[in-house]
Amino acid sequence: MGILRRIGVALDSDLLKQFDQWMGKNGYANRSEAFRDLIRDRLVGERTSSPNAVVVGTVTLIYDHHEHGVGEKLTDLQHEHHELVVSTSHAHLDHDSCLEVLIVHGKSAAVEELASKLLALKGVQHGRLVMTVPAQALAAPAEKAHKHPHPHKH
Ligand code: NI
Repeated sequence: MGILRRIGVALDSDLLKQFDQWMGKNGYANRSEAFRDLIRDRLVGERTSSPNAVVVGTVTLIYDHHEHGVGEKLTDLQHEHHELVVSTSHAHLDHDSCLEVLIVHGKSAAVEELASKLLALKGVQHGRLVMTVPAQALAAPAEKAHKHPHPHKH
């Protein structure tokens, strides 16, 4: 983390009013924290869209386990890409529905490809991939953000 610097930002009064309303609705106590989060969100989005950047994330998906073979296909895909899957958590939501959450880690493009394959499976009803990087990784260039070889333990 760097040193704290104070900056002045000139904003149109209407825009500032909307910003303050948005802040209030989202539970921010002060403008500085809200600005920091918005800036980080933009920078994280930019980083994770770079195909070679190493990212972490989650894939959340809902499926009907009665749909023929879907559970097995989900497991097969995860084994095929085991280097990207850190862990999997499963909840039996009701008689039919399963919720599965994967923690994923690897190059952005590979993580996206795996998520697309999982979400496209017949029987998977809805899901989403969320990718992010720790704040420290934002300071390093995308390709060098995570250089040590896998597999590893932190
Ligand atoms: Ni289940």
